[in-house]
Amino acid sequence: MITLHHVPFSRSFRVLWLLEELGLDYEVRSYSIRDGSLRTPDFLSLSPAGRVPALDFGEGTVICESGAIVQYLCETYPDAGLAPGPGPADRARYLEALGFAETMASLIEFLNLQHVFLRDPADASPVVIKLTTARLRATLTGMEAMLEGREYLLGERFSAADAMMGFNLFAVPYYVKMEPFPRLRGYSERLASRAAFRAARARDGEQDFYDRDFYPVPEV
Ligand SMILES: N[C@@H](CCC(=O)N[C@@H](CS)C(=O)NCC(=O)O)C(=O)O
Repeated sequence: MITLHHVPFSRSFRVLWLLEELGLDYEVRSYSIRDGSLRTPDFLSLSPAGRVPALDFGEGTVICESGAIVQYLCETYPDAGLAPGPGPADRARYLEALGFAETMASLIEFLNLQHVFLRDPADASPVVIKLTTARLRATLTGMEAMLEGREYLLGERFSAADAMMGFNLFAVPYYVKMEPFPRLRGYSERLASRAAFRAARARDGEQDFYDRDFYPVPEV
């Protein structure tokens, strides 16, 4: 049995979503970022950096890093056609999107740290928040341009890159207003209407870190 080690509303959602897209049977083991459960010896033996996702594929195969897991699943189930094979155009765009998704996610993670996870006596830095939010907005501007004339990142067809990138877009609105990005809003709606996305949300669980809908940049 496949087991996904998961934190609700975290990057492990990308894998949860892909497991649903692939129609696989799997178990979900849920953790919280706040309660130390990602730092136990048992969890660290699966995920050396104490991060989710970790996917236990059975028979001793445990993989961390959402991009690697996504690629591993696409290669293990090639008939699903969720990742273009080696070749010129689509493959280049697909690989680029996997990396771009992490560029964006690391900015979201940094804002999560500043706005949500820092505790007294540590102080969030308004300057760092302002700069990081501007850098996140710049990635959105780039993506808005990339989506011109496209339903999904690779064109007409959904791919695993959309699960990698698409997840980010559900976290971004906590930090950036989406009105200036009509293509991204349409893209997010298309992704959220997929049956596999809805099935994954039903198994995701409740997040326990955001306690409001929007976190503005503080006055500097
Ligand atoms: N590059 C890694 C990042 C994984 C990661 O940082 N996951 C976060 C949740 S989104 C995590 O486990 N954080 C726990 C912590 O930092 O203690 C991936 O894509 O899987």
